[in-house]
Amino acid sequence: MASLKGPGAAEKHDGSKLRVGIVHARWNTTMIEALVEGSKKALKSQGVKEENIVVESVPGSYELPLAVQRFYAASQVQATTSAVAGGVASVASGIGDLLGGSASQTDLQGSLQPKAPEQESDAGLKHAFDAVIAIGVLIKGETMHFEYIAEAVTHGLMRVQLDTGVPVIFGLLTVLTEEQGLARAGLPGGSGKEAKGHNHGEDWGNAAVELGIKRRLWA
Ligand code: DLZ
Repeated sequence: MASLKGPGAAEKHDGSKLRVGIVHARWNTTMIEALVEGSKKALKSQGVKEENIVVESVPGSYELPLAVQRFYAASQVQATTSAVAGGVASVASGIGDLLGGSASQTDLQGSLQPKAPEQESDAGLKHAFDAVIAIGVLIKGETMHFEYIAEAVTHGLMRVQLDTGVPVIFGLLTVLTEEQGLARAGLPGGSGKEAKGHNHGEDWGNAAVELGIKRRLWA
């Protein structure tokens, strides 16, 4: 029977041309590891190649917004550098061809254009991330710390995705107990309505692929 809650059946997409970043906090490591693995499993099941999933970590969830912003910016710089290097190599070979008399000016101009994602080689894509998944687990303690961090990180991640235009998938668990976190990471020891343990990381991987593909269509 279909569940009332949750995202429903994941839409199927071809993620083979996508490049996805994962930034995760290290606090509550057992759950984090399971959630990262769940995300990667879903990404790969939708065709994203292992070499096109790039993972970075930060100490805690509070660090996620800045880390996602800079991690995405670094992937843009890498993409530009790679396109320029490719262009220079093409120009050099174009000049060689010109000296040899075989290349036209149009060929030379064409070689200066950055490669579209579809033209990149499948192994190790070089374009900026199509989506970034931010993963953290905040567990409520005795003080107001949880509330402040949860709110700041939530707003921070939303701001990064609206400022950059890159989908930032919200992989922040804000749980009241460790058992609630275990359940949502698909691990034994979980409690509550989700005790049977659905790994939410899988939903985040699917969301990253869907948004990565749709964002290209909306460009
Ligand atoms: C300090 C702290 C606490 C108490 N709890 C958590 C948590 O449950 N989950 C998490 O991801 N991070 C926690 N942190 C660390 C903060 O997010 C942050 O790394 C530090 O305050 C340093 O900025």
